[in-house]
Amino acid sequence: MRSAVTISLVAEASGGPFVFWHDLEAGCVQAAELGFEAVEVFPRSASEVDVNLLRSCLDRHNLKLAAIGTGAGWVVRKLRLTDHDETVRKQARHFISEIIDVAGQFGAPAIIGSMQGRAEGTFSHEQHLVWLAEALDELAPRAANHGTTLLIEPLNRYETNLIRTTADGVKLISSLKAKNVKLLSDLFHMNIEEVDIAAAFREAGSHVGHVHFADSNRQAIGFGHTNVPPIMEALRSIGYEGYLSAEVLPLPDSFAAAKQTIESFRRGTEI
Ligand SMILES: [Mn+2]
Repeated sequence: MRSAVTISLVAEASGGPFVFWHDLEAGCVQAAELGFEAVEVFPRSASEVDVNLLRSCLDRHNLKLAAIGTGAGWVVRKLRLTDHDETVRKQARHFISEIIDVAGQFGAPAIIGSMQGRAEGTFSHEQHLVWLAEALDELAPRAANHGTTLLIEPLNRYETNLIRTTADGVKLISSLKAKNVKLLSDLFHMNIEEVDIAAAFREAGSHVGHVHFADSNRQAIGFGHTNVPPIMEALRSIGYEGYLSAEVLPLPDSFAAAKQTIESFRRGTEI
């Protein structure tokens, strides 16, 4: 398994669960200093990613790009893949497709979390799931052209009522024509939604494509009450070799949260 840490470049997401903020270069410097293998970036949009700067930061600090988040499409522009307005759904797919193309240049996947939206109003729950599946089947081939995956992230009940559990995610992925859509399993959401986090990983098996490494209170692993050893054991048992990426609150500060994360990562991954 490989270590990663998040960098948010979205002012409107202030207070959100990201370790480093507002400065790609400074985030990369600290990530490298602490020994992380990769960074996960949360940009305002694809066009606001300075691709040359990103490439030079990664190269200079010997880091990989773990993934790029698309949540700013919701946070900043209120786009959702399951919006009732067809025009908004189309804009949401376009917003994500541009991020897929940026991430793809680095061999990294794009993440669909809050852009899944939620079932509400006059349309059925099932209709929202149909829109979501159609969007994933439209977007996934674009990621495949870059040789990458597309990640769908189950979110807890306070953030969505569509894909909440690992089982929801696996069911959706299994229904798709696309074969390169993987699950992003976020330990914070799983702590709320799963009966048994380790068992959920075992059931998801090879569908797991990325992990958000966060404790029960959305702080760095070790700062909450999640029982980590059985989770690491489950990830090893399914042969998971992807990232454990710290999507956590910068508490008590960014550097301390990052340091706690890398220490927990090392403890958790040593056999
Ligand atoms: Mn997450």
